[in-house]
Amino acid sequence: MASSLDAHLGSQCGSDPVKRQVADTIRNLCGAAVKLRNKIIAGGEGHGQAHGATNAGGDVQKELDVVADRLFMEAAEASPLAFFGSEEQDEAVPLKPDASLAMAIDPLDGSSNIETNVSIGTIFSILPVDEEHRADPSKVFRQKGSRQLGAGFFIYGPQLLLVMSMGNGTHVFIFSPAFGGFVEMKTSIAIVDKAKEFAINASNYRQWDQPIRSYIDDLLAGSEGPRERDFNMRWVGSLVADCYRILLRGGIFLYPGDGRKGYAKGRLRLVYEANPIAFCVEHAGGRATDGTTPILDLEPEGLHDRTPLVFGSKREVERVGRYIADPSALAERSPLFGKRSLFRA
Ligand code: FDP
Repeated sequence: MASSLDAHLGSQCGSDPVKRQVADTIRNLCGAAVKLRNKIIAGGEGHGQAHGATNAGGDVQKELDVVADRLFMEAAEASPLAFFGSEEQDEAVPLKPDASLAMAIDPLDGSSNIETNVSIGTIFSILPVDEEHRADPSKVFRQKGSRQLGAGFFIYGPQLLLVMSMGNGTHVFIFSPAFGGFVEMKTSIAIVDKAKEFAINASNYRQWDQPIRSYIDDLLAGSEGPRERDFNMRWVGSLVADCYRILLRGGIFLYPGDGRKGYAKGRLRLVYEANPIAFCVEHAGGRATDGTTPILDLEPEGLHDRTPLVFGSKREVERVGRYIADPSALAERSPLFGKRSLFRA
């Protein structure tokens, strides 16, 4: 019989008091995720409709964004958290002054997919709170992702899943209504090294920098190009769903910076999207970078900071880094590269 999330969390914590608080926070998040899942299943004409406001990042809020933010805010208030930072709120919210954790969250990822019944999710990142953060709360969400104590995401799809890591492997749990909670589905996921699929919003092709265009050109050229094999493309457009697919069967995801106004660092948020995704991917043996630098080494400038994001199978992510850092070396590597320009016009 599969073991419960509760048993797993217990085994991760031992008698460490901070880990126990992380586990308690994750338990509370699960409660909110089940409530949100029930609302999604019940449907409602208004879920995908604009709420009439924009969030801190300038995205139009939908009704379900607001519902999700309220549910996870309630879960945060019940948790041992000193600060709560949400995509849907301009500033971090102070909670229990003496608590030793902070949580950043994207309450509803993929919200442009709500009305189309495509998988959507919630992404969370749990960070430590030290004396320096109490003295200057503006520093709480400027911690590097490598300091995360726990991170993960829920997927509201055909199944309600929790993908999470507390720094010891990346694990998947499924909500079982019969059991009345989450049970283990996959332990210690290992992302395959060799990618067969890529995920990118190709409609932005003309806006990308040349190295990203060249990398994608070479994937598209397939067996007739320098890669000498064919690649498939999959793009759900919900980060959680694209990430879960890559955790299961490998591949690469790219949301690079591009030439559109406001997109110099891409679309995704470092603190509550890229960091938790990177934490789960890296603890599954994959890689996550901004193209060249590991995501978990980046210092956020603030809660809503953006970052280019490239993650997935290790070798493929590293290859993108070489296209960006030293394209001339790539041009010399393969005889095929020699026959044609790496940077086509
Ligand atoms: P959404 O705006 O629908 O919430 O994080 C935002 C996100 O979705 C990701 O889930 C998704 O990968 C990306 O944006 C899609 O962006 P594009 O609309 O530019 O394709």
